Amino acid sequence: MNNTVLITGATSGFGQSCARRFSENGWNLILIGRRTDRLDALKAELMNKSLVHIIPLDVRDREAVTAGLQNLPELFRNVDVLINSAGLALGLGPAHQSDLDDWDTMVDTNIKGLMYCTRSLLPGMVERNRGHIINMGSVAASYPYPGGHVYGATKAFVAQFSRNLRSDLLGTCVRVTNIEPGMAETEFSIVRFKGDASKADGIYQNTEPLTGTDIAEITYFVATLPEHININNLEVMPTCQAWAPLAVHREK
Ligand code: NDP
Ligand code: 8X3
Repeated sequence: MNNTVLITGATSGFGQSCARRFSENGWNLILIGRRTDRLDALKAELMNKSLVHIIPLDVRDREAVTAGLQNLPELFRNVDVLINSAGLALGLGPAHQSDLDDWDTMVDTNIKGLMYCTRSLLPGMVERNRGHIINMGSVAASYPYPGGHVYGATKAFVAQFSRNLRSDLLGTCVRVTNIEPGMAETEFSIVRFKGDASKADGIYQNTEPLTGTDIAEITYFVATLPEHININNLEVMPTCQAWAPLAVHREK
């Protein structure tokens, strides 16, 4: 029987690239996102290599997630790998000028959506004594930057939640990995700047950022290691990115 991967955020960026990467090796795919047209297009693209089940849904909707993930069609029921990629940053302004609705959206998607998907699939994984939760964290979990406030904090949740899951899963064969990418060119910045493509382009100008394909390759590697190996945390940046010195404010 083929392996099955469930990918949230499959309509763009890392999730979409993961769908293509896992499909290359014939995995069954369960693809989740809100944009139905994109899910349909991806299904049409990949269905000659994989069995594909799409679930158009908003991961913030607890009832919809529970219903969709706990009532999977027979062929897709035994999920081997969950890739929690759905997520976003909104805004890059200082905390005191931020829109509180944006903060809610980041918390509801990056934290609560990831929780709902994980909690829906975990019991089956434990029962089958087989499974792998792969979370898309971020370097923003560890390294603060101006304008990172709630986004970075949601990814710090992802990092600690991933570690705590490992504690609970000790003694089972269920694995948990937190992948923490740095700058990657996807639709991430277009979303962050609310459709302002020129601002988004500015982030990547004259750099060679990571790509969705890079992260998909890493994710596939992590997911296909022998079962006794658990990568806890994998931090990855483009070579053109590193840390700045600590900032010091000096009075003039
Ligand atoms: P993209 O914007 O390209 O993709 C984000 C995906 O998340 C889309 O498929 C979108 O689908 C989905 N999504 C967003 N909100 C929801 C929701 N409420 N319900 C269901 N799906 C949702 O960004 P990336 O691929 O770059 O981001 C993927 C993950 O990686 C995110 O968690 C992000 O924080 C993280 N990350 C990104 C980095 C980067 O520099 N690009 C670096 C580090 C981490 P749809 O709109 O159709 O619902
Ligand atoms: C995305 C990377 O540096 O924009 O998580 O926060 S960053």
